[in-house]
Amino acid sequence: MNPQQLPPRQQLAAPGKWPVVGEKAPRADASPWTVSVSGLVARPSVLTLADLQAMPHVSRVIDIHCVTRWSKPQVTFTGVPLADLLRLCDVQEGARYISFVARSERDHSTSLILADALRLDTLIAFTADGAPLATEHGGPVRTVTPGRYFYKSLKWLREIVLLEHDRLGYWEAHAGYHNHADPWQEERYIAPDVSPKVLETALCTRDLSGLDLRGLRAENRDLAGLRASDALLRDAHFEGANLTGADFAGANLSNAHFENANLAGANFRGADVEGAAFAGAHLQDADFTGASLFGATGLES
Ligand SMILES: Nc1nc2c(c(=O)[nH]1)N[C@H]1C(S)=C(S)[C@@H](COP(=O)(O)O)O[C@H]1N2
Ligand SMILES: [Mo]
Repeated sequence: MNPQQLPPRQQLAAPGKWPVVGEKAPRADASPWTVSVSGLVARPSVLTLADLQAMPHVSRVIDIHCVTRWSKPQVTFTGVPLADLLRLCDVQEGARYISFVARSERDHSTSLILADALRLDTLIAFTADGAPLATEHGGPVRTVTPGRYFYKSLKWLREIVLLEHDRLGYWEAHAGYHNHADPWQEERYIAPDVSPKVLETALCTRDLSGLDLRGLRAENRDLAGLRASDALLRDAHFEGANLTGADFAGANLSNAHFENANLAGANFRGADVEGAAFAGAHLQDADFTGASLFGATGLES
């Protein structure tokens, strides 16, 4: 792969180097390693490593793209296609998301749209470039999902859960990593214009006051009690979010999206909500005193 074929603003890792990112080892635990499949499946299953390893293996050459901007093209992984394992467990109609959970100290997790996980040919991998996966790279077993930043590839796989509603993964929930994670679209962080550190702190404390978070992608998040006074939130996405009691006093929310959000008791005093969309939002006791409402929609009833 030449540099022209790298996704935007990625760089090649030094030749032969594979950085370790995130957790370095699985949880210390003497019990046998198992991988369970649960949730919306007709046949919930618990497989031992030996069971998984006895299934037919395939090889896939995969380009790794880490959100921290290094790429390592053309790594050969072998393992069991996720699709083969799911076929054994008989996924039910309503399943739309898949969550992977690690055997790690913080029960690290990540999730994908089920159709994406399958279309991208997610692999349950045991080896990389001909050798068993090193512990720090997810050995004995990890997932690898090509076509997504590498945080969607979980080290030390322990649990696969089929879900109707998404369950945000660890980095996605705590550090503001983009939930879609397509490197070709540069879907890195939910707020591209602040540093990852600032974003992580802001999400953790639910305090966005005064920050420039234009275009924030906070759909469907639980942000009850959010503090966001005087924040710059033009074009922000809060569709379906829980924002009960949120404080947006003086914030710039022009063209922001609040469709189907819960805004009970939210404070929009003196905020700019011009062009913002509120269709389907729950607005009981929301306070728009002194707000500029020109072009806002869905506030009529
Ligand atoms: N269990 C677990 N899986 C994880 C992580 C983690 O911290 N814990 N970090 C993710 C991130 S951000 C990246 S870039 C890759 C790193 O994999 P590597 O250390 O093998 O390069 O693992 C992903 N999977
Ligand atoms: Mo990453």
